[in-house]
This record gives sequence, C-alpha cells and structure tokens, in this order.
Amino acid sequence: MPITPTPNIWMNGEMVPWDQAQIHVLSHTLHYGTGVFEGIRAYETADGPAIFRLREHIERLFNSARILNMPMPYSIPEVIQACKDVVADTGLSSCYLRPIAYFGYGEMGLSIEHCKTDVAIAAWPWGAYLGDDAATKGVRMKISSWKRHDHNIMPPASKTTGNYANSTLAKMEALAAGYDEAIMLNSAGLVSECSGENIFAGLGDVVYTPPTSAGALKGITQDTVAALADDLGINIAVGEMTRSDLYIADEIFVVGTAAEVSAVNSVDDRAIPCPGPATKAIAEAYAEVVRGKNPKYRSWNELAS
Ligand code: PPE
Repeated sequence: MPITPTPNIWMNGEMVPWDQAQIHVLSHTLHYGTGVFEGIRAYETADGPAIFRLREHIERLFNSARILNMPMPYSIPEVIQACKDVVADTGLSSCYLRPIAYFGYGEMGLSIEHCKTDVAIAAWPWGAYLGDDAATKGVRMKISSWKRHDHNIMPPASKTTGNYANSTLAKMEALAAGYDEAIMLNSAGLVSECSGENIFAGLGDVVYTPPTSAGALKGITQDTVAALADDLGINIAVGEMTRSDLYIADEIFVVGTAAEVSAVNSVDDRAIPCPGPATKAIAEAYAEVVRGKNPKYRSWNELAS
C-alpha cells in the first residue's frame, strides 16, 4: 500500500524531515534482519487523537528486544512519549505508527556485541489493511505452503524484522494464487496465525484462537477481542486447531492492529458463513473501543497530547 508522507520521522530523539530520515546501506539490520518493530494505530476520539493500547505495544517492543538480546537506548516511558509526540507532530486525527529499533551503521558480521541500537518512529495515514470490504464481505484465505516459525528457529514472540521474510513469502504466494491472505500452519501441522494477523474460528458454542505455543504472536488485538467477547457473552477459548477445523467452522475472523477485525469468507475455496454473528458483534465493539466510545476501556485510549 502506498504511503502518504507526514512531515517528520522521530530518529534517536530528533524530529527529522521525512525525506531525510535515511540510514546507511551497511546498517547491520538491513543485512541480517536484526530489528524489532511495532504496528500501532491512533484513532480520532471525542478528546482528540488517541493511541490504542500504546503501553502494551511498547512493552512488547521491549520484550522483542530482550529476546533478541538488543540493548534499548531509551526507557519505556521515553518511547511512549516519543510516540505521542510523533502523532501530535503529524497533525492527523488518526494514523498508523511504526516504531522500529535496529542496529545501524558501524559494525558488520553476525555478532551484535559492539552494535549500537538506533530507534525510529514514523506515522502515516493507513486505510483498511485487507481491503475496504474486509469487515463486511470478508476475505479469501489460503493455507500457505510456508510453515510458521518454530520457537527454536526464529522466536515468534519477538516481532523481529527478519521474521517477516516468512510472512512475505506466505503473503505473496496467497496473492499470486488469487487469495487475499495466508493462514500459516506450524511444523506440527496445527493452525498458527496469518502473515500479519491472529485468527479466530467459531466451532459450535466456542470461538477458538491458537495458543502462542503454536507459533502465533501474542496479539494485542487478540487480547482486546477476548475482553470484548467476554462482555458480549461470546465464549472465547485458546485452543489447538487443525486445517479441517477451519474448513468446517461456523465463522472465522482475523485480527490485528493493521487489519482490525476482518471477516473471512472462505478457506482454500471452502465457503465460510460471512460475516458470522460473533464476527459482526466483535467488529462493531472493536470499532467503538478504539475510538474511545467504550467507557469500560477508556484507559486504552492514550491521548497524543
Ligand atoms: N501476527 C502477526 C504475524 C502480526 O504481524 C501481527 C500484527 C499480529 C499477529 C497481530 O498483532 P497485534 O497488532 O498486536 O494485534 N501485524 C502488524 C504488522 C502488519 C504489517 O504488514 O506490517 C500490524 O497489524 O500492525
């Protein structure tokens, strides 16, 4: 999706004009995939632009760095404040934020022992990630021939830049075959997640989502959906799923910061009722909570200024 530039990108504590926010081609992370990042959205609320679950995203960024053994040169409160400053600086009422920590120029070779961590935060307007019809008409999913990361190959709990080569392979395979998005199984053959979303499938009275042990990222939207579903009286359970469970599901939806709550209309050309009742109710509740319209969760809407 093309990006519309905003005036500045935060780089190591400075607001740098968008076009000048550049790094050297010998940056360590460019060669070895050794960065960590987040995807966060700010929404328009009655009190101004508010960043949704900012603290949880920045805490996950720091956990991703810990898994990679990457020292962070700023504290969690400093990065939180920098994200707010970036949103305020854009002048936008809603946007997508991309904080990234990476090893820059100065050292090469696989060791990160002497590398310095650089941090940047960009924000830009970003529309519906899986298309404007995703919430209503749904998306076509393909089970990928690419397996999800194993815990002892690339830790899936860390949002490491290098992990996303696997996601890109799966996404491109799905798009080339005429689908919208890929569902990935782990090496045991169980459902893990999508190239950039967690997955939920309704089977009888319960809506299941795979555990992190299956190779799924611990999704913040997944956690939000679990809380909203509980309030709506929808039973959510973390549980293992096979591809056949998906083929016979009553409804399926995928969730993520970028994709929000997107309905699924088919998996490998097996039609899935879409949008199902839980999908609809949860998508509506999600659209409200991110915009500060659910008083119970107002603390999740962090005002940008
Ligand atoms: N799994 C993966 C692999 C993933 O990348 C995401 C977010 C999720 C699950 C959902 O996580 P959460 O955002 O905490 O609910 N994907 C981000 C990046 C997408 C991209 O194309 O870049 C996002 O949604 O921002």
